Amino acid sequence: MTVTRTHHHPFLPYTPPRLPIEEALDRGRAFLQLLDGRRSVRWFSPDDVPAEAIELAVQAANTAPSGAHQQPWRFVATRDPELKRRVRTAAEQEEQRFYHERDLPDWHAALARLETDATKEFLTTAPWLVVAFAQKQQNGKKTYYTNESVGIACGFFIAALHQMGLATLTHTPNPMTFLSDLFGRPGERPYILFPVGYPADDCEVPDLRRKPLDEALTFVL
Ligand code: IYR
Repeated sequence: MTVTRTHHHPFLPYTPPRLPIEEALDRGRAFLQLLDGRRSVRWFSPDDVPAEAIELAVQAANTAPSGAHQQPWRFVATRDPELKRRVRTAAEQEEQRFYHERDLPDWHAALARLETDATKEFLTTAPWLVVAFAQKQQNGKKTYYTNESVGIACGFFIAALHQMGLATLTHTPNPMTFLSDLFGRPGERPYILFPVGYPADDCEVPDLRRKPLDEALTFVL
């Protein structure tokens, strides 16, 4: 096939191999099985995880599609016990207010089955804390679809960790602006705080079910 399109910017051929459909579906099923085994974890083992695992997960995140290919994310990772302690102290302060001072009955009721509370031990137990920051601006210029882009990148990050047998939590202390100061990212919006490590030996998760496919997918044919 000869390409006749005219471009004003560089383009490259993109011809990934087309799989036989049975093989494609087998791979789809295997990938689903992998992802279906993932759970958000709130009890971590203190066992260390090499920095290369964080690098690989962020490289995976960095392949995400983004508005105008601006890649409006920055992942900041630490294993420094002192910084983790400061993050935990600040997060627990916010969570004290969230759980005990703010009048949010519907939100608190929605969270009841998770049995979360203001204590965030995982912020000091997990060997790594990784914060995804969203860049609303880059070099003084607005970015497009910032939240969608960072959300997709975070999804890839979570999936890559899970593929390595590592666990995380999409933790969002509310509000979490303190993370910009603690991690030295002024002007960037803390998006998700991820503790990363192995689940604790006695880790438990709430008994939750995923909604069935017919509630997640509608075909209009
Ligand atoms: N940020 C609080 C509350 C919380 C909110 C949601 I939405 C959750 O899915 C889970 C918790 C906390 O981390 O405890």
